[in-house]
Amino acid sequence: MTSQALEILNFEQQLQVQDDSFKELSVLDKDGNIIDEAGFEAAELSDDKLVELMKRMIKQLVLNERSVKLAKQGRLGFVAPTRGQEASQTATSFAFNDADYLMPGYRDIPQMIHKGFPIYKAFLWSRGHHEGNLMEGINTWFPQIIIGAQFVEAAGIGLGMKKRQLDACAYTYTGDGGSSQGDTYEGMNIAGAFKANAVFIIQNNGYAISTPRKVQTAATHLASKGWGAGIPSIVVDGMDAIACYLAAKKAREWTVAGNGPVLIETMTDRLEPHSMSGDDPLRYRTKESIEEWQKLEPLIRMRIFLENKNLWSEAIESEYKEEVNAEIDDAVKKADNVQKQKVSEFIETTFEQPGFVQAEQIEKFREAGK
Ligand SMILES: Cc1ncc(C[n+]2csc(CCOP(=O)(O)OP(=O)(O)O)c2C)c(N)n1
Repeated sequence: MTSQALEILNFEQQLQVQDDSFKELSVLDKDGNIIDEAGFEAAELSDDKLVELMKRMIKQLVLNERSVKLAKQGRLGFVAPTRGQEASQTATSFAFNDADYLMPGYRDIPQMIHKGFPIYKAFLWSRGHHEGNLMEGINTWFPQIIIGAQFVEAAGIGLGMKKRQLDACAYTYTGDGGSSQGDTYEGMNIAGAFKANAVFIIQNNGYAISTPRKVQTAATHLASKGWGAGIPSIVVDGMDAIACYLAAKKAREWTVAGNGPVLIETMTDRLEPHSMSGDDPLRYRTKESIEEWQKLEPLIRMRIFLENKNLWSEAIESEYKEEVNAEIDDAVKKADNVQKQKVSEFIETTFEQPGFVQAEQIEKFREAGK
């Protein structure tokens, strides 16, 4: 005899149901084969768009290589490497329009660049120069360092867009560690309650600095956290650029149509240190685990896929890399030529109206010529 009461009280089964509820969206396998034709069709990626997406991912790769080197030379300040997250970052952001508003975390510089934020300004931001916070007409906020805070901000912007009936949404990124922050829940909850135009992306790269995902949350799928806010939530292969694009495109369509927010969890890996400020991944993970993820790198499968379609080649890639490197050379020069910031200027630009303490500090530093 079945008992509803006993079924409800079957905690073990409930854990299993949670586990089984999230299938991973995947379109392109690790060998560059389309494994879901209908999914690929739904992405509506023309050949031109596929090449553009590939170029953006290569740009992210080169920008990362150069930024890591510049950081080692002491020529940049804060740098969070992005190697391995090209699909999770660039391919998701490729689904959004200029009118959409990006709320990035500190690792999400590539998405800002793709929106039109100049590279030299990203370098200035890294150096803590206030000019790195001037967006000048580009719909992005500066990278949030307070993890999770951008989810609350995205909810507010998305609500404003909804009220103004704009054909636009806010989209925002945090990490697996960020998904354990209160702000992340609060942002998703308020956005869900008011059906704000927002897409929330949790990049699950397995570690919050050195803390493994399993240690900081019992949730097997971070997407389940969106269910608590009553919003559609999905898990995506974060190494599959087509799947990441498709997920973001469908989420954007859903939210812009007035249905409320969507949460996307991308399963990915950051193949390099958390930041260039002294992190050593081999103190908390094995070389073998990094090598396993390296085999899944988004660019490997995209290269094979596009080469099989005669859309990409080694020659095209190296020519494009040269172009990006030249753009970065210019950006370094431009950033170096920006007048050094005085401490007083830095404090002056922190608030629109400096408070009493700041006003005092500004005065003190000015008097000292700093
Ligand atoms: C509110 C807050 N607490 C702590 C920190 C320090 N901190 C910086 S990054 C980080 C881990 C974030 O991990 P995750 O969200 O997984 O992002 P990832 O860097 O892996 O992309 C922490 C705890 C912070 N920046 N903000």
